[in-house]
Amino acid sequence: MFTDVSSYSLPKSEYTHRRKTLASKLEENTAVVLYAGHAPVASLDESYPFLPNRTFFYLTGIEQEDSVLIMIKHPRSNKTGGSSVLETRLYIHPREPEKEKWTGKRLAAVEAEEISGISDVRLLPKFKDDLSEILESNLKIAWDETDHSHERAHLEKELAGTDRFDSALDISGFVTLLRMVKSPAEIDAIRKAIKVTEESLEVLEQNLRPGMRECEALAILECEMVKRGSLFQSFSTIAAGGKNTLCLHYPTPKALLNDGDMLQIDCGARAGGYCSDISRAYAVNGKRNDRQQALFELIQECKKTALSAIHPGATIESVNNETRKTAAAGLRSLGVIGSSEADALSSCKRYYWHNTLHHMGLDVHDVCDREMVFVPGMVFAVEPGIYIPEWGFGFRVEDDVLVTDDGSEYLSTPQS
Ligand SMILES: [Mn+2]
Repeated sequence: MFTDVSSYSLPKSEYTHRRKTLASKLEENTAVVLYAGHAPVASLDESYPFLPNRTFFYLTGIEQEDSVLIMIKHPRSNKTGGSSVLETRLYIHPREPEKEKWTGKRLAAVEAEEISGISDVRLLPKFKDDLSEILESNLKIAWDETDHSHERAHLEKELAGTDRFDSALDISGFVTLLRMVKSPAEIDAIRKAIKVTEESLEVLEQNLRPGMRECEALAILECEMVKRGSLFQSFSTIAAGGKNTLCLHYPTPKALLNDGDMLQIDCGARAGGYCSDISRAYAVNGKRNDRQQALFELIQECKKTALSAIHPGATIESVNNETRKTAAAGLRSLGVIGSSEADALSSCKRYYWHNTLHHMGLDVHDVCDREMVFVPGMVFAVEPGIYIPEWGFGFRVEDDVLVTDDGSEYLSTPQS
């Protein structure tokens, strides 16, 4: 029995709640227009995989190309019992049996409603007229300025040079603040994604042996994650052996894994759209040599420091600073940084290349305000990494962590 996330999704109440929260921040007489977007062309008739615009997905749960969300906040009136009214519409492609022979089944209106909780589902051919009506009205336009789709570019063009353009509201900052703090349903989705990743890593660990190639290790992981229903991963899986571990996002995993090498894995399955992000450092022959063990232990020390530095009130910078101190002290006692080097912390930068942690959610490096102090419900991937060119290898060990009321807890099971 293994974890299956193929039909895992968040409840529609989650999306309804998010839209209400966003609407509560809007002025009356505002129309929010958000586009799902379209898969970019890779070459000729080949496209890249489709990932919906995250703001659109966050508010709808819909993953179908070209869909559009419109939310209109109407003013209070006697008719509405003194409260403002939120009108929410979702536009989707009509069913087209001929096209669906190629592309697979499109959502029926009732299915789109079941996912999103939006009862007013309209067909896309109607969108043009409906949008014109909004543009002719006196509604203030709100949109996502981080959306670079050609649909939004088109809308921008239509409004360019008008007061409507100048008064248009960018909601991306507000949605970022919402996305930074995860609800119980989001944390559940992340836990599911982690479970898939961990089960897949376990299969790799059981099968890892000298003589294998990096891409074979990668293929085992991909196979296991896909088997469990995670068809698109959080990012391209990294499998780097030996000296290739000195390249953080190593793109060409073709080398042989030799007896005595370390293998760096960095991967993450998705569940319900949510990411996981886990890095493991394995000895290819199953046993770390002295140097490998020493570095592994130092990174574990850094993890401990990071964990105790993550709590409500902390910041990305404070966790980074604390963790680098541990790394610097460790590198000095390993003799990597000479005792004559006065400033161990700045010398440490030669070996500690990247940040210790990043927000994780719908995006693997999730949207955030980097200065914002931590509050319960934030989720981070914590990945201290030390890379020692003089030793010919380096690695990171990465786990996913939830900020709790009084500190933090692992969502993943740390490597031992
Ligand atoms: Mn990461």
